[in-house]
Amino acid sequence: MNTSLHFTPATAPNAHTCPGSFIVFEGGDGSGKTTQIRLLADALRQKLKKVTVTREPGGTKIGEKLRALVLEHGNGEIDAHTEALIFAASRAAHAHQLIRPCIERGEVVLCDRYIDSSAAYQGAGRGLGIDTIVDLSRWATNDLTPDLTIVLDVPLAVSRERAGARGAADRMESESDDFHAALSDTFIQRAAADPARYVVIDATGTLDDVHQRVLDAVSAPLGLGA
Ligand code: Z5A
Repeated sequence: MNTSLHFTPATAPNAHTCPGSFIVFEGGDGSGKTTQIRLLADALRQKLKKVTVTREPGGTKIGEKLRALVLEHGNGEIDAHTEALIFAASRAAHAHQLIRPCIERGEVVLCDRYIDSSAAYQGAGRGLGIDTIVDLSRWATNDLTPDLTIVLDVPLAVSRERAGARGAADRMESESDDFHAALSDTFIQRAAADPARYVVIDATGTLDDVHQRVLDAVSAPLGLGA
């Protein structure tokens, strides 16, 4: 039985043609994505009219319900295929209901996780296959591709310490070191394969150190100058 999905994009594999910008932050748990998105949004709002911050899973009413279903303990067994489809369903709603309308209006969207998270967690971590999982999300989003994906790279020990400082682990955070190493490899390999659309940032150091690296990464794509 052939279990792979075949997806032919409706358009050439380039970024969307909307006037706004779609920037995604990726990385392991506790790598600092949420913190850096907040700092970047504050900085950008001084220069740009409209900046929308959102996250996955979530970002829409249905997406937030799916988030609770898939991340919280206590919803019974969630097998890998069901998990992958829940993330894809949340992403479909997010892309169609929130992200594309925002960038069509010329806004900047900063998104905490997107397709690379599914590639890493479900494709590599759960062993469902990276290409299959990416194809599923490309179909679900009508091939909505970020202009730039920033991968925050930190050693596992650092991210565990940061995530641990926040309290109880969710279903994903409870996974083994091998699982988390597979995630990190996937983010780095996908970034290396498409250097025009990815930047890997060393996310060790102070909040300000990392923020400065993020500003350097977005200034050219957003046309902010030096
Ligand atoms: N998931 C999936 O499996 N498939 C998918 O397709 C998608 C997601 C989209 C989402 O959880 C989970 O869903 C995630 C993947 C899976 N797995 N887990 N776990 P989430 O949204 O709740 O959590 P997260 O995305 O992993 O984010 P996080 O754990 O909140 O980490 P973060 O956003 O990268 O880090 P942070 O919250 O900004 O920082 C963590 C702590 O470190 C915080 O106390 C900060 O103050 C501190 N911090 C941050 N930066 C620094 C520096 N530079 N120095 C010192 N301390 C710092």
